[in-house]
Amino acid sequence: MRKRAFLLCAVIAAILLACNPLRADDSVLMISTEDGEKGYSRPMLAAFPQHRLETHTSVTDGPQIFSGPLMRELLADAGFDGDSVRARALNDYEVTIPTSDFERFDVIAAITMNGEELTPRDKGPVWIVYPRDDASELQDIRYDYRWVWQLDRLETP
Ligand SMILES: Nc1nc2c(c(=O)[nH]1)N[C@H]1C(S)=C(S)[C@@H](COP(=O)(O)O)O[C@H]1N2
Ligand SMILES: [Mo]
Repeated sequence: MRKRAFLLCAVIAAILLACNPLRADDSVLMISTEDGEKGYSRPMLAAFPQHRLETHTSVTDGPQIFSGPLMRELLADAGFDGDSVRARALNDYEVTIPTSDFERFDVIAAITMNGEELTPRDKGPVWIVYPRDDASELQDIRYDYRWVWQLDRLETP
């Protein structure tokens, strides 16, 4: 009987593991290129040089302080070198962004806002944030829709 109970526990544990919504490697962001894909966990994103950016957004009151890796450094790390990138979010929102944005502006993959980790409830785990206050060009709806919140995948369009 003991053996049976153990087996039952093992089966239940295996099912729970298989159903775990967190991917096995805890990655919150996948970046895929022609050569394959790389998953980034929160600690991996936090290990990049953190760029601090203070800006108004189209969805918050007053300026907010964001930090996270620069988009150009993140994409370079993954070996992504296309002219445009498809950004996809947890809520199935998708938009194509010209990668020249990330050369021209210090756009970040924000993982914190006002010092707090961004969570999926709160536009996280990753939010593409533009230095909106630095250039009037960025204060435009064409850029607003590139501020993908709940970002979970970057890929070739
Ligand atoms: N994940 C996700 N990001 C998104 C969107 C969305 O629906 N889902 N909407 C985009 C659009 S169209 C705009 S204008 C800005 C602000 O959207 P909001 O006002 O719906 O928050 O976020 C962009 N990022
Ligand atoms: Mo929008």
